[in-house]
Amino acid sequence: MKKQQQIATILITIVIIIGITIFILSNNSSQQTPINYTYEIVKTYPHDPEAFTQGLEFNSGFLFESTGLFEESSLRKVILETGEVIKSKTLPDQYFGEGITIFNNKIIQLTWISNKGFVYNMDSFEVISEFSYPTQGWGITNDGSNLIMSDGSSTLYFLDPNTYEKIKEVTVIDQNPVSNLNELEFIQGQIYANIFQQHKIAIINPQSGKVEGWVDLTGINEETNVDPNKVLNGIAYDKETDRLFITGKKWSKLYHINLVKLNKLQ
Ligand SMILES: [Ca+2]
Repeated sequence: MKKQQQIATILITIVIIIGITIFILSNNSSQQTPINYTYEIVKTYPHDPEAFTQGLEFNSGFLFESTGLFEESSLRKVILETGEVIKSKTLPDQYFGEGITIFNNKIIQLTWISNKGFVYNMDSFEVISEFSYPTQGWGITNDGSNLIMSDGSSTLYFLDPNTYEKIKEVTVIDQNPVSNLNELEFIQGQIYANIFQQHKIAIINPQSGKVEGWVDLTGINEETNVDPNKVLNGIAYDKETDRLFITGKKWSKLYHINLVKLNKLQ
């Protein structure tokens, strides 16, 4: 009987130790620090130095770009290799163009402070419809089911792609809320977001809002040093060939980059 009690005690102890270990491991994983990345340039392409880039997406072999500034905003279809604009639509002077995304062959474009979005036929650039939202409009992307937009805060808004009604919000956090989320791109289950006026892209978990990675693009383009308005802004992804493109406002170049992991222990 005494031996049975000893065995029972040992078994209980083992179970408790396993339980504590699982608890510690799961707790650690939830507090895991983001992976830090630098970059390597795979190829450099020309980019219109007059394009105040606010939205960028790659679809069906072409770049689609939205440019901002009052009286200068536009929607463009661009040949990647040459930077040539092969289709363009100018916005009315009072609108400041912002992010774009393509969903079901429609281009959805935000405007900055007009609380209005435009929906275009992807081929003809004809305006199909308009919609409104209560916040500023900064970046927009989609996950195949929902539109996801930023407004310069730390909040990402998930919108129904048919009604443009808000479904939910997620706060982006890396210990503290991460604000100034700008141009967006949904890449392999994560949301990539430019941070306005920084050389950084946050890689975000769409469910939790947690930043799972940081890309430091310091030094990729020196034009920012000459004109502080020429900031990093524009992420596009070609899922067919797994190519990641980035550019900036009035940058003369657009880059195909690979991410290079920095953290030694991850
Ligand atoms: Ca984008």
